[in-house]
Amino acid sequence: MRKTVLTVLWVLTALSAAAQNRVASLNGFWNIQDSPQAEYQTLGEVPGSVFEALLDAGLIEDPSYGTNEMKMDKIYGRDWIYSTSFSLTDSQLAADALFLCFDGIDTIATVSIDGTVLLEVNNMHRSWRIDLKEAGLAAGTHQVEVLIKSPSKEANRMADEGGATLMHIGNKGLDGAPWTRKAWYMFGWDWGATLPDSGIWKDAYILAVDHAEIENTRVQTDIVFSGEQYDEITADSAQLIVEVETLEYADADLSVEIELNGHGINLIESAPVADGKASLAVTVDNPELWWIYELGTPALYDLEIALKSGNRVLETRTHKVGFRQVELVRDPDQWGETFYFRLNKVPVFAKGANWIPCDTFIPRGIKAGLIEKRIADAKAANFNMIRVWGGGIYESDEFYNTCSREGIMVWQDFAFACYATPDRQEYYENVRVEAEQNVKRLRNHPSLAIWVGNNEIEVAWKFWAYVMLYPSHKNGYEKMFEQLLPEVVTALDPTRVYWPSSPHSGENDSNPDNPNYGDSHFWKVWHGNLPFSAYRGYPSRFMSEFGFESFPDIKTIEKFAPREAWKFNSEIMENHQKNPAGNGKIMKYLKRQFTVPETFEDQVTLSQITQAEAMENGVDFYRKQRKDFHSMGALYWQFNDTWPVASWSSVDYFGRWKALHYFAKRFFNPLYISVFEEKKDAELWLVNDLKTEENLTLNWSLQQADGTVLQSDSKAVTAAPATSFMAAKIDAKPFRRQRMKGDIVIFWELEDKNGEIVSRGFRLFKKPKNFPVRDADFDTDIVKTGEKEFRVTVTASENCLYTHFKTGFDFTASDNFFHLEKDRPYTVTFTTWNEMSEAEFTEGL
Ligand code: BMA
Repeated sequence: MRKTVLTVLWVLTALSAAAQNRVASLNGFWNIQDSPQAEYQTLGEVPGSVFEALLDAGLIEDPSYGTNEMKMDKIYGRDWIYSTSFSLTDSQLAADALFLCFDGIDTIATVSIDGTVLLEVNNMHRSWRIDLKEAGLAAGTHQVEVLIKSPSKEANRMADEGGATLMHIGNKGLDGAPWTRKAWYMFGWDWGATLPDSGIWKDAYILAVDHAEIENTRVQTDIVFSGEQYDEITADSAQLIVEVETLEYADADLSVEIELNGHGINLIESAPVADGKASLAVTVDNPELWWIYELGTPALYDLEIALKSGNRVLETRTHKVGFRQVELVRDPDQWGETFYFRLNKVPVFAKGANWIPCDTFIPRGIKAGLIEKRIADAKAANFNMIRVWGGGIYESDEFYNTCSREGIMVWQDFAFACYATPDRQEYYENVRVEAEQNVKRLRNHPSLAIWVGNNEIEVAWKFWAYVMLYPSHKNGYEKMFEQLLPEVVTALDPTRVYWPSSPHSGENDSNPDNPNYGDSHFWKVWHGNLPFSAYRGYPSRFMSEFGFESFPDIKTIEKFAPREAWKFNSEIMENHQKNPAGNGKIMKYLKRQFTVPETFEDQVTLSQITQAEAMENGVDFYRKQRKDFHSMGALYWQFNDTWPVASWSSVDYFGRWKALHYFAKRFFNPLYISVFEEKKDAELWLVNDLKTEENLTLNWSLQQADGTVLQSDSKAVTAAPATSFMAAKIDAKPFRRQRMKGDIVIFWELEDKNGEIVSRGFRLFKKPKNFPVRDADFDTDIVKTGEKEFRVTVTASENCLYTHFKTGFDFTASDNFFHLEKDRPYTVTFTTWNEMSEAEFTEGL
């Protein structure tokens, strides 16, 4: 392919972050080629990546197909050059300051203009600029080149020079990953492909500034609450404090004006800038509070911050403001110390999962809208918190904005996971800038609840130390996570909590894994091979990780494996499983629970049900424990996937919900029955996560597979807000014969005062494989209710436990993998991904 030189025109594009300063976007198509060979030449989009460009141009095979991933070192083992040209005019050069800006370059790179190197880049999590005035650039056309070094070779080189890989033996990633400030998962993880990408992964632009610019803004809300009962809590008033720091390039009479709009108010305030700083405050009477949606509405206000010189507006920034107070409550108690979030004075049981980057090639995923889509999936499954795990990135603003809008809190790890960090001055300096930039960028988002230093690095040096082979690991850990990062958070985001590691137990207990303090990761189910019941032996204060694997939907498998590879242990299936021996483990657990079905397709489905059952066992137990704040969080591992793979996710790479996601929707319902069954009886715990007292009817029945009702009850229950209590106890002693055979099931449902069923479920006393399966006839009634909407009412002639719809088309349903009681109709609504007629729907179902 011939090299095409692209000229990016000097277009004035208004970016929301800087409306009045003149911004010329350099986004669009750049030339990309490998260096020095120049074997591959193509155009590639900025923001974007090398892999993405090569794939789009058809120059490489899809790395996620078959075992193609294994051949891709020929791409990431090379250096790549991005190039384009831009022109500068006299009027731009007349500005007081002029910069070439990169919001993100991945990762080790040099940037040159007209052949002169002007910038060295070594951190994908940072933004960078070149001072074009200082560089002495004249009016006219200039050539810019970004040379990005091979990430695998650079990591290797640094590890060699540093004398340690800093990784633990069990890792699947390429050596030396932790020496780089590139998202570590890119080098390979136990769910992720080894495809370290390169690219200009965020916006590139030229910025011309007259007089001054906003360097950063900080928004703080101080609320005066009123109301005693949780459901009475409102804000009497609140102060909105806005702090602005500026960079001044020429003498100017600078001031800052803020305007707050929304919910019937319009407040304006201004203040002069002195010594590069301005501080403003407005008082809002009776502001609407920002709530997670299960507690209310996530009310947001629009804040505009304008930097002015005299009457001239130089720059404006806009923020969504949420009046909310998030506290991390750590009170000593009978077990140790509580660990829970309190939102506007109401204790929250955190429900959700762990987030990894949206794609192996991040910019591709962002452009495909995966952030919005996944957060919609999270909300649909009743998540109220998402943990952004440290092996990935600090997410895009869109991520936190969407969470703020949808009423979901975010737990944010700094970008470190599982490995050691080099104990090197230049590394600390690099991380300090990274942390400062990202804290400044993200601190104004109401959804952001907590900063956490890293994922599992404290447990690593304390318990996995023997595999780390790095003498100064402990020293490096303390400097990084107990000094540097908390210093940055305290200075720049003083109202948010910093927690050094996940898991961590706090100052009072040095064992990060102590379940009585702090947050916990519990992996004895899955990694430790223990049965699901093991969750009950570990009543942690806050489970920030526990997980179980399954295969993705068969339609997803079809995308990477031809039919002849449809075996758990085929080379392709094993390549799409990054946890050593993971596929065997899925099968081992599946066999404990179920009779292994004959077809691969059915095995795949049952792997999902096994996973869902595992998580339900954990979550049910933790939610029951919310009484007295014994356990106050259940964030399972993991929410999403970066590529099509067998993993712990509940939604696969293509957005297909696994059984777990449907289960999650049910087991995270704010009103829920947590069943605590033992051999001969079962306690039904009613969990109410709402801030209101709820009057409900609890219906339960004890049945045999054939529908014989052994016992049942229907009773009125009053559930106090934000707690759990035992609402009923079922005595199954009289049914020894049925229990021994496993032919006994508890069906439960909660009905609200209008007779609507708000929550339902079932529980067996023994493993599902003991439950006598009977062939059922299904009666379905299908009604098309919208372009992509269908209502399906299904009635089964037998009790069914994991009813699911097998379809030729893609859909998301209001429920799936649910139980049906014999002869009792159940209605599910479908949203199909594509428009279809009723006949097509019926045919495909
Ligand atoms: C946890 C995570 C990840 C990992 C997962 C599954 O420890 O923090 O590092 O992918 O376990 O092994």
